[in-house]
Parts: sequence; C-alpha cells; structure tokens
Amino acid sequence: MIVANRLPVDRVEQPDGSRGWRSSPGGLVAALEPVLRANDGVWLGWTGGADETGADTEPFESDGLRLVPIPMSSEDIEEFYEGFSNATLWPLYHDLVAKPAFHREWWESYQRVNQRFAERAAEVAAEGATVWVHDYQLQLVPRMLRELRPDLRIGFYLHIPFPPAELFQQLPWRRQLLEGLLGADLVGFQLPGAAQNFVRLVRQRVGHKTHRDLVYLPDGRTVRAAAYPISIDWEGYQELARSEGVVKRAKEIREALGNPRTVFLGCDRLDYTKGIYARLRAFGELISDGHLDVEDAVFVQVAVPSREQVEQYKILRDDIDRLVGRLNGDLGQIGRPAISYLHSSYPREEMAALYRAADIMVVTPYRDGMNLVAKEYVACRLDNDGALVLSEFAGAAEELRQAWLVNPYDLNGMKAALLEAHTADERELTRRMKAMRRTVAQHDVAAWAEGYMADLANAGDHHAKPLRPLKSR
Ligand code: GDG
Repeated sequence: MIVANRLPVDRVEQPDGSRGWRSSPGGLVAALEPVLRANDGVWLGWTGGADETGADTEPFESDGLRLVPIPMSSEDIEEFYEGFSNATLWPLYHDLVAKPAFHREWWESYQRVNQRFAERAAEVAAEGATVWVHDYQLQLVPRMLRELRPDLRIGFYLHIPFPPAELFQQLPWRRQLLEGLLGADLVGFQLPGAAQNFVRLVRQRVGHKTHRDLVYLPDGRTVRAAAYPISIDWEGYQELARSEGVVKRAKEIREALGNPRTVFLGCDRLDYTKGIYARLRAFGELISDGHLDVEDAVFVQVAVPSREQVEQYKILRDDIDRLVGRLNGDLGQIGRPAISYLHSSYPREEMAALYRAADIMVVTPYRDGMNLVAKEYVACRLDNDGALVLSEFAGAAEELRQAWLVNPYDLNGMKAALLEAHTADERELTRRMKAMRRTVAQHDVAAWAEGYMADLANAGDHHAKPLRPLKSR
C-alpha cells in the first residue's frame, strides 16, 4: 500500500458532463505504479478537491490501479495542507529560505489529518501488508498506523531535505514528529546527510540509543535511516526525446524564439526555494554587462503555478512578474525579449521538447531534496551535448558532479558559470554530458524503488515473519 498526500490521479470533467479521473503525470507515479501493479497494491491519498461532507471515501479503480480517497474539508486544506505542510514544514526543511509560521491550530489540524490517513490505512491494509508512507505531509502516520496495526511492515520516504538539528530544533512539536517517523521500520531520505541529521536528532531529542544508521527503541524494535536518492524513468525519457513529435516540436520552439545561438532554460514549480529570481537577475546582468546579447541569447523560464493560496507564493509571483517586466523593458528589443516567461504547466512532451531545445539548463535552487528536472534534462540530451548549470544545494549535485556547480547565493559566481557553460567547446560539453548520462542511466527510478523495497523487506523487527521478495510475488 502506498500512502501519499495526493492520489496519482486528477479529477476531470468528461465531455458528457460526468466526472472522471486522469492519471497525473510525474516521477513518483511513474516510479511507484509498477511496484503497485506487481504487488496487487492500493494507493491511498487525497483527491485534491474540498469535500465538506467527508463522505467521499469509496475506493475506486482508475486504469487498473486501486485507489482509496481521503477526503479533506476546506478547513483541512487551509490548516493542514497550506498551513502546517506548506507554510511551516516546507520552509523549515528548506534551510529557512522563507520564515516558517508556527500556529497551534495548524498543528492540531496536521495531527487530525494524519490520524485520518492512518485510520483509513489500518482499515484497508491486508494482514501483514507492506505500507509505504510518503513525504512531509504525513510524518505522524507511521507511528499512528503502527499503534493500530502492529502486524504491518511500514516504510517512510521523505522527498524533501531533512534539516540540520540547529534548524529542526525550532519546531515546537519536534519530538512528536521524530516519534511519528520512528513508527516506520525504514526511514528513507534523499541524501546520507539527511539520514544522519535524523539519527542525531533522535539521539539528542528523544534519547534513544543509536548506532550508525540504526535506532534502538526501548520496546526492542530497531528503525533504520538511510539514503535512497530518487531518480527518473530513464528509458521513458529516452523514448520521448527520440520521438518524432518531440524532435519536431524542439525545432519549432527554437524557430519561434528567432533561432538564437543560445537558449537558456529554467523550469520549476513557482517556489521560493527554486532560486528563479536570482538566476534571472544573473542572466539580466550578463546582458547589461555586454557579455550576452539579446540578438543571440534568450532565457526561457517556465514557472509552473504552485500553492497559489499561500501568501509567500503570491508575493514571489509578483516579484518575478515585476523583475521579468523590468528586464524585458530595459534589455529587450522588438521581437527579442531577454526573458521568455511562461507561467503555466505543460504536457510531458512539451517539457521534453524544451529540454531538447535548450543549450543550457539552469537549475539553481537554494535548497532542493533532489531536483528531477536536472536529471530529465540529462536524459533528453541524446547527442551528448548541452550544458547543465546546477546548484550545489540540490540533492542532484551529489550525483551530477560534471555539471557546472554553483552557489545560488553568489550572483557573480552564477554569472561566471553561465558564461563558462556558454563558451565551453564541444569536446568539453560532450565529456561532461556523457559522464552525467552514465550516472543517471545506472541509477534510474526503478533502481530507486527496488533498492528501497528490498531494504524495507529486511528492516525492522527481526522476529517478524520475513516478507517475500517483491519480484517473486
Ligand atoms: C519534490 C522535491 C524531489 C514540472 N512542471 C511540469 C512537470 N513537471 C515535473 C518535472 C519533474 C517534476 O514535475 C518536478 O520535480 P522536481 O524534483 O524538479 O521538484 P519538486 O516538484 O519540488 O519535487 C524534489 C522530488 O520531490 C522527487 O522526490 O526531487 O527535490 O522538492 O518531474 O518534469 N511535468 C509536466 N508538466 C509541467 O508543466 N508534465
């Protein structure tokens, strides 16, 4: 059983007026879907809409997947989702890039909604089932679920960074969150540093004995904390990038941009952790300094709308709108804007075409758990060309060592890296891209899911009945 904040489907209106479901594309769905199908599993999560009655709990099937909806009222959405999840935990776990808000009502709501997920999971899970809980919205679920169903094997995976003790300490409910996670047999993180932060905090704040990646609980259970860097569907992106439609569309995109010599690309959810503002400033300065010319360079920035009800996100959107307006007003020429700014989301095919069309991919988050966009770009560069400028503070930087690595707080450093990537010769580009492609091809999302599931099968209570390996079931 997968337990995640969102179900892998979106509600859509059918042409005949009835309501249906459409699979929502994304790395996580692509990764977990095969695991789920192979194991006759179910996926439990929120449908994305407000349900004031709380009545919509009937399991349903979509494209062969068994789905169990968890209802949320508009108050839950405001307090649990937009509040505690996205205005408390998100900034706190991303190095305080924004100031986290601590509100006791939000915490109450977080507990209530986590309890709802745990109770529903406890009702649905088969005897001795394996349950994999995902991400920061559901950190209390492992413990709540274990209390209800001690027979289950429970895994947890955090998609975002886990902060150092100095920051985590601020949270008024720090101990409860740690204890929530300790309900799992295996707690997975993107990077080894995050797993170490967690183990250290458990030792300091909860007082349990620890040794390396193991936590020893007073009741005899052991919990393992380890890193499983997430990845992408490598083969899927290869195929997509190779397809006729995508190749043609990539050409069209460059033509529509006026066939400039260099296309820079940024593609992110519109989120203050992603460093969009600073990267556009750096690019703007390269033009005003005379290093680049709008006649032959353009920056395409796709900003996918995200969390639009949260105050910080509204402010960010306005700031970026203003900056883009100013840069284009000051630096652009007729038919030649400096920045081509798109506030929208696109189908996967269009994303792949953009990756193919871009000479330099610019990924400069202040902090990011992994950053799949960087890996997707690499996957789409079938000819071993193109450059990746990547923040040191993205999880992906631990694997993609051949990118031009930058400190996103250092504007001059970013400018220098953008220029270096811009002037690099073909041999240099090929050398770097080839190495990065090898890395991502070897560590794709299937390897990620299999690695985690194999460790989960071996983790936890050694007296429990061993789980049959997933593949042979
Ligand atoms: C979190 C963590 C971690 C984006 N726009 C469109 C679109 N996307 C797809 C991308 C990519 C995914 O969404 C974004 O993933 P990222 O990893 O870049 O960033 P977050 O959304 O912040 O994800 C992150 C990740 O979880 C996984 O664990 O890597 O650190 O923050 O796959 O392609 N897809 C489509 N249209 C869009 O407009 N179809």
